Amino acid sequence: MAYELAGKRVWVAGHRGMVGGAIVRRLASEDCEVLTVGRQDLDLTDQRAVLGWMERERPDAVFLAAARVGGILANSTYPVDFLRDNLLIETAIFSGAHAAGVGKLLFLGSSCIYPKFAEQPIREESLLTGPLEPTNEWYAIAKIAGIKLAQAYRQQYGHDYISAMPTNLYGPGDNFDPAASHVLPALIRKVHEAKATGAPVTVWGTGSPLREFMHVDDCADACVFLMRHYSDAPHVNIGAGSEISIRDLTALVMDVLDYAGEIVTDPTKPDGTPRKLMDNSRLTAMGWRPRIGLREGIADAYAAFLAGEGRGL
Ligand code: GFB
Repeated sequence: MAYELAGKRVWVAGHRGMVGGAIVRRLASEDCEVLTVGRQDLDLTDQRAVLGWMERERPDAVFLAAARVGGILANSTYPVDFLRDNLLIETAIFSGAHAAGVGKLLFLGSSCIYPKFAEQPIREESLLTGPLEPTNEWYAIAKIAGIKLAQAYRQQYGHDYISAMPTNLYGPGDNFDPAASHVLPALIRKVHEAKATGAPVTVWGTGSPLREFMHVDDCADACVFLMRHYSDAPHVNIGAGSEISIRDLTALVMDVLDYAGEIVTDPTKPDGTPRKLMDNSRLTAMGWRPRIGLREGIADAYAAFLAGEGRGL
């Protein structure tokens, strides 16, 4: 039996973020009432305030997309912020959902929850089978705690709380601040700027790590799909099913932006985990498929960048 969103009050926590924003766009085609609240009106790390807001607003369903996020450098520079803020946000929203009688909650994690040397493609069962990648273990621990909170509320109270783990995401609304961004928005900005002067494009690390990328609109569609069709304790990977090296990704971004300059590497910057490809078979077996190819997605993300849709610009 599908969980129907029609007629429901649906809170997208974190609607100003890239993922939350995409979920709000996706929900426009569902017959539901979307609730959002800005940072100036509600501090999501403040448990008492979140509880009060949820008891007043009484959402039926929650997409928990609020999080402190960032790329490899931000993660390793601000371990307290990534661990503490994410734990506080999760505790506040799960507690609020319990108190306010939320019927369904989807918690969003990240592929970095898995061990650094997990067998590839990474199956959901790999969780907690080995040491984490040190550059983002703080964020990963907070996200693993979120999965466990969803499972604990399901076990102790029977609540229909579920978790989804997306792969590396990009798209409109991304963060383009070089010190905080993930690799794809960083490359879009770097190639755009290099093209203006004919300069080489500098890639952090060796360029050899492999990553999987998904357009955020595909991720939002998968989240709505899971909200409607999935109701179980294990978390579910949201993956695109293919990977690319950072060097080849750089070449692809240069091709999309029509720039034939030189690529140089900066080995003083970290590579992070060598490979991170999700096994998405649990999700695809339910009948969901991604639709946006990488080249098309990069073109869309670049159009959003040119339109000024993003942070850190
Ligand atoms: O996207 P990214 O920052 O995060 O980096 P992770 C991916 C790869 O791209 C790394 C390389 O090997 C980087 O060294 N890279 C090359 C660059 N040039 C750049 C650049 O200019 N900027 C950035 N940022 N990277 C993140 C985690 O890991 O994955 C987060 O830190 C989150 O917690 C996210 O889980 C999904 O893929 O390494």
